[in-house]
Parts: sequence; C-alpha cells; structure tokens
Amino acid sequence: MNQNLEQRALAEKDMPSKARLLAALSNRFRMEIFDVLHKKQTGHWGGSASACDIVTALYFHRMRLDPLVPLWEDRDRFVLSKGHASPLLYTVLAHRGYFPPPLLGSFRDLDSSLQGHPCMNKTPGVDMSTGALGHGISVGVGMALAARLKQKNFKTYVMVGEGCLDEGQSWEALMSAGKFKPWGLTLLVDNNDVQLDGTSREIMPLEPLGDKLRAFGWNVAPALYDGNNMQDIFTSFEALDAMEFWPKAVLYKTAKGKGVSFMEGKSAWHGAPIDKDSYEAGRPELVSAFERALAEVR
Ligand SMILES: Cc1ncc(C[n+]2csc(CCOP(=O)(O)OP(=O)(O)O)c2C)c(N)n1
Repeated sequence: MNQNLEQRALAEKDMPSKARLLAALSNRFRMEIFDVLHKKQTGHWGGSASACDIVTALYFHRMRLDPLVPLWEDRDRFVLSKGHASPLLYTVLAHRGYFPPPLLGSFRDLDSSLQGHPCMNKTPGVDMSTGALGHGISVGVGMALAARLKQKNFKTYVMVGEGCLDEGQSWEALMSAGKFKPWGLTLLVDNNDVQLDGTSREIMPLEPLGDKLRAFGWNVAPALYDGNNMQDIFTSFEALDAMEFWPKAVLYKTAKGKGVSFMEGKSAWHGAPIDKDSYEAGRPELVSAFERALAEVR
C-alpha cells in the first residue's frame, strides 16, 4: 500500500481523495526526512517540516513536469529560496522519480549529489542553486521574464521564508516584479514565524506582509491559508487560479518543525542535529500522524 501512494496520488482525479492521499504522502516524507537528518546528524529539520505539505502538493499535483526529462524546456520551475530546506526538496524529488530514494541516505556526504544546499548542477530536478537567503525572488522574476521572451508558457514558483524576506534583495526583486509584471510568477510564503535564532517578530517584523506585497504591485490571494493542511493548500491553488493579474503571491501559515510537538515553533530546532533522545521521543508522533493519514485513504 505504502509503495503505491505516489502512483495513487498522481492518478487520483477526485480532489478530496487526492488531498487525502497527498496528506499521507507528505506525512511519510516528514518521517523520512526526520530519519535521514538523525542518521546524518546534520541538516535543517524545522523549515523542511513546515513546508513539507506545500512542496508535496506542488510536485504531485500542481506543477507540470517530467522527472524523466528534468531539463524539459517547458517544465514549470520551482525555486526554493529557503535553500536550507534541501532535505525536503530532495525527498520530494526522489519520490517523484528524479532519482532513487535510497540516495537520500547520502545527504551531505562528501561528493554526494545531495549537498547541504540545493545545487542545480549536481541534482536532477533542482531548478536553481540556493542557500544564500534572498536570491530566490530575483531568480524567479528572471525565469518568468525569460519565459515571456522565449514565448513559453511555463509557470515559475518561488518559495520563501520570513528570513528570506528580511533580505534587501528580496524587496528589490518584489519591486521589479511589480514593474515588469511577469506572467506565470507565483510567490509562496512559508510563514512559520520562526527563523534561525528567534521569532520573526523579534528579528524583523514583516507584517502587514499581504498589504506590503499589494503595495509593491502583487496580486495576493485573499486569505491566510493553512500550509499544513492539504485541503487548504488545494483551496489556495483554486484561489490563485481565480485571480487575474500577475505576479501572484500566497501566504501560508505553517508550524516550524511541524509534526513533533516539542520541536514545533522552536528556533532551537531550526538546524540542530537531532540527538538520539529527541529522535526517539519525536519519531512516534510522526509515525502516528502518518498512520492516521493512511487510515483515511485505505
Ligand atoms: C544571506 C544569508 N544570511 C544568513 C543565512 C543563515 N541562515 C540560514 S537559514 C536562516 C533563517 C531562515 O529563516 P526562514 O527564511 O524564515 O526559514 P525557515 O524558518 O522557513 O526555515 C539564516 C539566517 C543564509 N543562509 N543566507
């Protein structure tokens, strides 16, 4: 049953059933990320767990792509501006068919194709190398403008965290998108309220973020969506499709470290190695969340 979740999710046409399948898949991805990060004693758990449902929905439902032809010119693009969440991107890419999932066990090994931050020249399916926060929106604007120049109709999705949005370059890029209005560009904000060593309010408050984006010329989806609820993520996609002008943005409320209660919302679990005790205390929660989600699709 487990091995078929990917195929079942991709093939399912009924949207509520598909959302349930993707929720199960995403919960399984969280477990797998947790395992790999504990085993390797490195990597960023908090921001991988918060964005897991959104990225799963993008690759298994939303984006036009072909894992057998990773550089297909007409594919939709995804830029993970918060590149430290690479364990999430790699896990989703592996299970979407870009490379064999056992390769995830080589995360951050010397010479592995799965480095700590995504590298477009090393990993099939990675559309942009990221890791230095704040570059993603600029790159996304460039990709979307390139689509216009080449008369292509691929879409470009850029995911940022609040830390990314604290970078000045992000606001230059947001401003340029307001001017050039690139068709097909969507900004996804994974708003988990926590950064590397504190809350976003303590470090650099962004609110009112939706109003700021609107003032910069963006078409912002009307609600704050629950980015850890697959049905709500589907609703956000419908809202995006109903909106007319580009560029578009959508704000998601998420929990950093989602799935392990004592890690949620804690900057201490932004990127700390997952020690044995924490692993053993946290894993059963992820297993039960997965089992509950799986029971919904049996
Ligand atoms: C230019 C730059 N400055 C600092 C860092 C170190 N750094 C890595 S992650 C992070 C915080 C990121 O916060 P956020 O974007 O909200 O990520 P999330 O909570 O979604 O993981 C920082 C400051 C970096 N990667 N790049």
